[in-house]
Amino acid sequence: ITSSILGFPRMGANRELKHLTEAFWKGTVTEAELLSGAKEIREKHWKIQEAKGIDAIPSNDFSLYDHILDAAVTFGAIPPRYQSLSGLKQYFAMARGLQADGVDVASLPMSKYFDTNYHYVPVSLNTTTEFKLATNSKPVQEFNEAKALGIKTRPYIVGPVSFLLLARVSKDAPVGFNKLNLIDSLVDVYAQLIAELGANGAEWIQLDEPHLVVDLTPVEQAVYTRAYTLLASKLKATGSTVKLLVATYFEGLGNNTELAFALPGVSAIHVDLVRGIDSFDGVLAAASKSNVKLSVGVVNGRNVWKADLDAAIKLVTRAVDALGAERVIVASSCSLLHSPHSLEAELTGAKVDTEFIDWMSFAVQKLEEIVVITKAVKLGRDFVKEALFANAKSILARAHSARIHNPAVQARLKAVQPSMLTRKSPYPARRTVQNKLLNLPRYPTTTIGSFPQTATLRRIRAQFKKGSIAQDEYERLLKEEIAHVVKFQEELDIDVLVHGEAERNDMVEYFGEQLDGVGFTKNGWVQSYGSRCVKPPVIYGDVSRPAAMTVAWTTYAQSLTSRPMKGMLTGPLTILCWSFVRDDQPREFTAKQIALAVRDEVVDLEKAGIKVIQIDEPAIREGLPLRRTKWDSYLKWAVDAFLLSSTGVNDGTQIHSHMCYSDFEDIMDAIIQLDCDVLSIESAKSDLKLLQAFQAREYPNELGPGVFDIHTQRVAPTDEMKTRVVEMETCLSGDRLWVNPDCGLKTRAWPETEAVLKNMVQTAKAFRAIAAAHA
Ligand code: THG
Ligand code: ZN
Repeated sequence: ITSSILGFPRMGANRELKHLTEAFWKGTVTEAELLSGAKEIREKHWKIQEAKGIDAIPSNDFSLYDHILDAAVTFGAIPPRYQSLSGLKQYFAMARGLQADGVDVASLPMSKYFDTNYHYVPVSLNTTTEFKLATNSKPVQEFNEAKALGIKTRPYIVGPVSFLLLARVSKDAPVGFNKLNLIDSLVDVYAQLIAELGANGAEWIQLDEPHLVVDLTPVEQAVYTRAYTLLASKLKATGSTVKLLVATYFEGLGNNTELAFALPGVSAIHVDLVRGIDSFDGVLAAASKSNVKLSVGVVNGRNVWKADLDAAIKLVTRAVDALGAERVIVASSCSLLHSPHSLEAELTGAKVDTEFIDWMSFAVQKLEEIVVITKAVKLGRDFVKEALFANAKSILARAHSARIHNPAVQARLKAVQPSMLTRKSPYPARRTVQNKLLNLPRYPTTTIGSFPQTATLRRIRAQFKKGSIAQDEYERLLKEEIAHVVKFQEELDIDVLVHGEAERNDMVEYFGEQLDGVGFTKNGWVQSYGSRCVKPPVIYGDVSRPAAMTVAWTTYAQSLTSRPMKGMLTGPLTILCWSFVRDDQPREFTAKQIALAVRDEVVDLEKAGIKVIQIDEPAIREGLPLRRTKWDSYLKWAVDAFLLSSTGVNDGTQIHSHMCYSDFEDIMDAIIQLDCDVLSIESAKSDLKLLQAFQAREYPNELGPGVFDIHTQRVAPTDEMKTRVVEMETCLSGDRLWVNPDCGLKTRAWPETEAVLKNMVQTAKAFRAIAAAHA
């Protein structure tokens, strides 16, 4: 029995990698400094794992931006527009675009990695794609780098089938192009790489095939068999003796169990027992009939709670009983990429909450847990009895802590009535009342909520947090900013205003910090994409709202204008999806507790005279389970949670929501059931497909499909926005359309914001004039 992890977080204890890459992009760090800094980080991380006693330590799990993009480079899948570039310039051009030195190329788009908050850069494939193994490729380099330190690693790379399934088809690909047809030529380069790693001394390779946990079509299942049959025969032909571990995670193997264990040439399968425990019996049965090793993911790589070592030991023991100790590997459920680096940082500085910290385990601590579990099974529990005792004590302390149980919240949740899940009147009646109260023109204009977050604003917030600015000075400075934002919008003649969110860092962090039952960390950063990280709140107990969270800022903003000021809230599903969530009750209950807190805020805003309230749910799609059989039950409670948060108001209060980052076609029915009066969606970049989906369902309420893309500093000209509106009107009736950006403006600078919003208002006015002429 051995221990392993599937990957380690790469940012570094203090996000050294983020600072290095960002400095390199700014030009204050040279390429040589970036590369040697990155090498140091890798070295540190390998040594931590070695010191903790992990047997199978991964390499090539590190990345300067994204490991899926790395695989594209390793296998030469470079889209034509980047082919004139090379090295890091080419790599970062694909990741972030490049506008310099006479080059002007856009980046590759990003996608969410399954149901995580990690974004990968999908490879773009076409008939012209020709795979070619890079010379001295990154997996080989990093294997040798570790070898030079005396550490024999298990190189990681995304598996060939998941590589194709994660990829996008290039926009210029001919109709009928099927990316799965590339499998044979792709397997060819995989075989070359694996043989080369073997020649350099690698004994095992980890191939991630997370798609083995989703609903595969018969064609996709056949591609799996074909790919691994071909790979096995090619490796055999080269005389390679490298063993392959196929890693699956985020769900159980379910109906793909037989398929996975029948893959030729595979010497070990990794399964996620945190999320895939339902499949464990089937997995053990299939494994016993084969001679593959089984890697059991018993330490959660996606949450921050201490593992229950007793429970984990029991699971591992079941595997050992069925297969023999020789054939069992103890592992993290998935890569630790999704965990913060180490708890150590939480123990330093002021206000250390030792009780809360004692409940948690970050990546470094998870290594220790895996090793303890392995030793307990291998050498006996006595051998690690102190560690087991301390763990049991922490687990018990958390379960019984007064901080996690709030009887009032539990009672309130139990008392929720169906009447709390619907508005007082159906939408058409609400619309009449709202039209009278708000008196908005046709094609009303608004923004999604945030305005540019300048360096000055960030500094003010940071100084306030540190205590170097006093409360009243802080409030004065922010009020000044709000006044500026309000005046700015009035001058542009926008109809429904926002206060600009100057007081917020990350929206989820902002609300998390104000809710009871939610803790936060000092340094619990997790990579979201490239150099960008998030610091998820930790929902540890029953959630409630001790005091109003946004009312003061919003009413101050409203006091400055006679136009409607929109209250801005984050919805319960997004707070849930972007936090670390307690694992001692169903997510549904936690979502509904948050919903009740948001509901109170909505009602308080209404009481304070706010007539328009937006409840953002960008992550509603992200929470969708990976298996379709689980969709209905998620969507039912997800819709109920949103309704619980949004329906406490009178008919005259206009409820908005905003969604972005995903394809909504899958969840159209649920979106309709949310019954918001106005929904704004990110669709300025996508084609008409999304709007046609709304048209097909005869979306009954008002919609703001975003007339320009906020993710670029380019100022969209008025004509382009007008074309967008004309397109929208082919799908949706003009009297239900709002004119707005496709997302918040916090990442933009002021000058481009002013220019682009001017064009937006002009666009709305042009359509109003046309409507008036035809009235
Ligand atoms: N908040 C959270 N999760 C998210 C988003 C979000 N996931 C999806 C999407 N939005 C990801 N986008 C981003 C965009 C920017 C940043 C992080 C995720 C970002 N982070 C700062 C950084 O890394 O420098 C964090 C600095 C800080 O907060 O002080 O810029 O909006 N939860
Ligand atoms: Zn958005």
